[in-house]
Amino acid sequence: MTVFEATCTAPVNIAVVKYWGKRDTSLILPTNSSLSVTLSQDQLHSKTTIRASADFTSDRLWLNGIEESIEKNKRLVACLRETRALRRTQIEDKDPSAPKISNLAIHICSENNFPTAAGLASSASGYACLVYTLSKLFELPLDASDLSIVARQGSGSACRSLFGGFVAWEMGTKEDGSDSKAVQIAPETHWPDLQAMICVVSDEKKGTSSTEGMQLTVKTSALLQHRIKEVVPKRMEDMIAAIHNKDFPKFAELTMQDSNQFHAVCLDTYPPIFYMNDISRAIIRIITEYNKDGVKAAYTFDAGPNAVIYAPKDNMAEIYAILSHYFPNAAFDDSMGLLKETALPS
Ligand code: 2P0
Repeated sequence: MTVFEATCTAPVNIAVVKYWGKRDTSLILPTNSSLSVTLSQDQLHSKTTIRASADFTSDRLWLNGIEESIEKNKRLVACLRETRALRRTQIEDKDPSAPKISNLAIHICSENNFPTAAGLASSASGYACLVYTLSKLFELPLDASDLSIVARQGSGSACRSLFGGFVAWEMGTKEDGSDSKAVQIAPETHWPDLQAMICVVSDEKKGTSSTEGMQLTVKTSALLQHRIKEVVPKRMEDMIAAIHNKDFPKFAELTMQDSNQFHAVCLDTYPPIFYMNDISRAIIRIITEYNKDGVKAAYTFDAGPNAVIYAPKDNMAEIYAILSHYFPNAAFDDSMGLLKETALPS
């Protein structure tokens, strides 16, 4: 019996202009555009193998070695439905000799080499990897932006992990989501001097999921409305210019301001959401002090207490030494090589 199989890896991305809020929760359409940097896959990645076979009786999924239900996961079901429909319309309907893989049951095996759901973007790399691997299995003739529209329906931030380098998720205006997609602002080779360091403050699962937290923010935060309308559109433009100009002080200032505002809208949510802890806030103070005479590093925090520090390569050893001095027992992944390879080799 023929078995069809594909294996791919996908990288993590860390936003410098944050996504927080949906205008459509089933299609996953955001309330604002966002922008991220894709990290090298050397250290953090998801890896997925998918097999399709007429011997399989149902679709099955294993996450980090443990079997999970597919039916209960509406987003995963949506990604499977969309990619199978694309296989049919783009290939099988056009070429009667093409194998009818879209009718076969599939087995999916996916793992992350880092803590799941600890605010380290595991859903981003996970769904990007799922959709990219499905696209290889089904041999879909689609580019990364097209695939990002499908990955977005798994997890919003996943659409940005379809590209390496610097990536914008354009929020779009259409109700069907067909223009809410990721585009590459600059490739991974554009700014090789920029590096990221992940400071693992805690690898415990976070208290409030991003999905729940952001909709509570949409419902209750007046500050979010100000952010969406008055702040993000200009910040996206400024960030894109800073990246094109490789202007680190401007990139860093915008990154830190956006992280601060994201955590401010979390605090403005009712009841409030706290993602940062005392160690996170200490890291902010240390980096602020380090930047006193000129901006040499930028911190950013997602939906968890872990910090990501962006800095020029030459500053990383010093930053590592300072943080190790204040947190001698902490676990740091030093100097993640950034942007060294094209995303998603199959
Ligand atoms: C981001 N985060 O832009 C922001 C910053 C967390 C803080 O994208 O509901 O896991 O799956 O679309 O993508 C986390 O949100 O949420 C996120 P869903 P997702 O990276």
